[in-house]
Formats: sequence, structure tokens, C-alpha cells
Amino acid sequence: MGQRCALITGITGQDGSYLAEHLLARDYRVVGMVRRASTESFERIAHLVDRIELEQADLLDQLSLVNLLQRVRPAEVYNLAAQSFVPTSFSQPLLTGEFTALGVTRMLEAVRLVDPEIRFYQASSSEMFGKVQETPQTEQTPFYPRSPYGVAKLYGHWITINYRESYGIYACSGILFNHESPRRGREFVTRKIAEGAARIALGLQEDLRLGNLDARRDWGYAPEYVDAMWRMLQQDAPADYVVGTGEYHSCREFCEIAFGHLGLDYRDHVRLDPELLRPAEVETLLADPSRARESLGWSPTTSFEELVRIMVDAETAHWREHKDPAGR
Ligand code: NAP
Ligand code: F7E
Repeated sequence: MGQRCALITGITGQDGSYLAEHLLARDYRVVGMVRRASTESFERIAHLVDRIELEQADLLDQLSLVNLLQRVRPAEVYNLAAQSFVPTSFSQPLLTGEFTALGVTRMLEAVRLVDPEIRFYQASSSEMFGKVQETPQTEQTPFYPRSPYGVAKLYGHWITINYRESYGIYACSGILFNHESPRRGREFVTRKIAEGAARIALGLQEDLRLGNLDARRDWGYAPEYVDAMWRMLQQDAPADYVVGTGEYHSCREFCEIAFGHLGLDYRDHVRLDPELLRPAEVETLLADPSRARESLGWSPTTSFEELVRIMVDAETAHWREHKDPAGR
């Protein structure tokens, strides 16, 4: 039997890069789907480009997806590509819907047409719970999205279930709670705080502007979450799973630990910027990952404090190296 092949959409993102590493370690042939750009954004996969194949296609272009599956013939497809930043979904709601919602149907249609035996993973999100209807949230908790991003993800979630029920496709939806790492996009709050704290400690900036410090999230460590995605596609039957830590913390606590780790008090440096408040906020999210633990044998091991320290240490190392003699 030949090497098992996995196709990852969104391979240039945080999760795509960790998932590629995870699958390479399991001897997969890994193919990453990338969209055409005038400059390549391969920063997160630079260390992998000799071991993976990259193929151009776009979630907005149906035929490119069909052709891609025909060329690559994967056994597993991980659909991680999306417009994933919640504030941008308020300023670009239609584009977010095209990528994050309809893009899922385009990929599922390609699977159905080319090879319905392909196992399909959809990157669903705790943002679908939004204004939470119960705490903690399980696979049975009713949804109440609070942003165009959350609404788009909910469409992707249900269309995945629909293709499973209508066509018998092995399609799983992973409802992942926030997961972070030094590879997180810079605009997300954890990376922004880690980077800000490190730069302030090194004398490179004076303060950090943030929005709602009272928002609480169930934050985990991204490299552990891609293992849950892979496990979902190795079961006898497809299902949907909540993936999180079962612990939540506020943005304020993240600041306290991040700045404290560098011997600083966040209250001396963090400023509220009302421009960063959202038109509708998700105040609190908390996972009950029992099904993932019991059925997939998955559980996270990195604590919240460790996660914050990993991110702050990575930023400190980066900015120490890039600090110029003028202190900029
Ligand atoms: P990310 O870092 O923002 O990466 C998104 C990826 O999608 C990038 O590789 C991006 O490519 C690609 N992409 C966007 N639009 C595309 C298009 N039209 N065609 C092809 N590729 C496109 O996201 P992440 O944090 O790794 O998250 C991975 C997935 O999980 C996303 O779907 C996200 O919504 C979802 N999710 C994330 C979390 C979390 O806490 N991280 C939690 C739940 C769900 P470029 O490099 O070209 O921009
Ligand atoms: O915000 C608050 C903000 O942008 C977290 C995506 O991966 O996880 C992510 O979505 C909280 C919010 O992530 C700032 O109001 C305060 O309450 O880091 P975030 P998110 O919106 O939870 C889910 C699961 C996904 O699926 C998404 O793709 O932090 N907050 N001050 C701030 N947030 C940002 N970005 N910037 C601030 O200055």
C-alpha cells in the first residue's frame, strides 16, 4: 500500500503548519493548497517546504478545487482555510461568507464529485456558540453566533453534517475553542499581548491598546489541537467533537501573567481603546471536551500559565534579536 495522502487547505496558517508537521511525523504525503498571491506568505511553513507539496487553488473557485482533488487524490482533506479574524468579518461580511461559509460547500462538492470516499475535516469554531445558551458548551449546546464569522462557520458546520447525512461522506466537524501559539496571527489578542509585553520590556514601545479585557476564553495550545483533528478522521464512524481545555480565563488574566512573567504590572501599560470593542461581543466561552476525551482519547496537557509563558518567551527572543541599536 502506498503512502497515505492528506490535503490541507489553509496550510500557511497557524493550524495548517502544525497539522502538516503532525502528518509528516506519521509518514503522510502532505499536500498544501495555497492561493495565488503576488508575494508568497510561507513564513510558517518555510521549514517544511522541502517535505510537502504545494498546489494552487482557491476556495472561491469551484473548478480549481475539483481539478486539485483529481490531481492529488488525497485520502483525507482538512479544510482549515477561512477568513478567520472576527473584526474583519464585521467590515467584510460578504467576503467572509464566500470563504468561510460557501467555501466549505465548494470543497464538499469537489469531494462528492471526485471521490466520496475521501475523509473530510471541517474547522468549525466555538464562535458558533456566541451568546452562550448554557455553560459549559457541548456538542448538544444550541448555537447563537454573534458575528458574521460565527454565522459563516455555522453554515459550514451544518453543510458538513448535511453532506454526511445526504451522501454518506465521512465528514467531521471539529468545534475547536481558541487555540494559540507563537504562530498565531499578530492581530489576535493572545499574540498581541505577548508581543506587546515583550516589546515594552525591551523598551521598544510604551503602551498596548486593547479592547474588552473582561472577555473570557477557553484557550489551549495549538500543536495539541491538530492531533484532535487527525484523530477525528481515524475513527470507525464520523462525528462532531468539541475540543477545548475545560478552563477559561479573561484577557485581563492573560495580561497579568504575560506582563508579570517579565516583571511588569500590566496596569502601567495597557490602555483601553474603544475602537477595539466589537459591535457584538462573545463574552465567555467554556468547553466541555468529554466526548473528545472519551471517544478520541484526546486531552490537552499544556496549562494556561505555560501557554502564556511559551508565547511571551518566543516574542522576547524574536524582538531581542531584531532590536536595533537605536532601540526601535
Ligand atoms: P489562520 O492562521 O487565519 O489561517 C487561515 C488560512 O486560510 C491561511 O492559510 C489562509 O491563507 C487561508 N485562506 C484564507 N482564505 C483562503 C482562500 N480563499 N483560499 C485558500 N486559502 C485561504 O487560521 P488558524 O488559526 O490556523 O485556523 C484554522 C481554521 O480553524 C480556520 O478555518 C479558523 O477559522 C478555524 N478555527 C480557528 C480557531 C483558533 O483558535 N485558531 C478556533 C476554531 C476554529 P493565506 O496565507 O493566503 O492568507
Ligand atoms: O479575541 C478580546 C476580543 O481576536 C478574543 C479566532 O481564531 O477564536 C478566535 O476568535 C477576545 C475577544 O479571538 C482585543 O473582544 C480584547 O473577546 O483573539 P481574538 P476570537 O474573536 O475569540 C475563535 C475560536 C475562532 O474561531 C476565530 O477564528 O479578546 N479582545 N482586546 C481583543 N481581541 C483582539 N483581537 N484584539 C484586541 O486588542
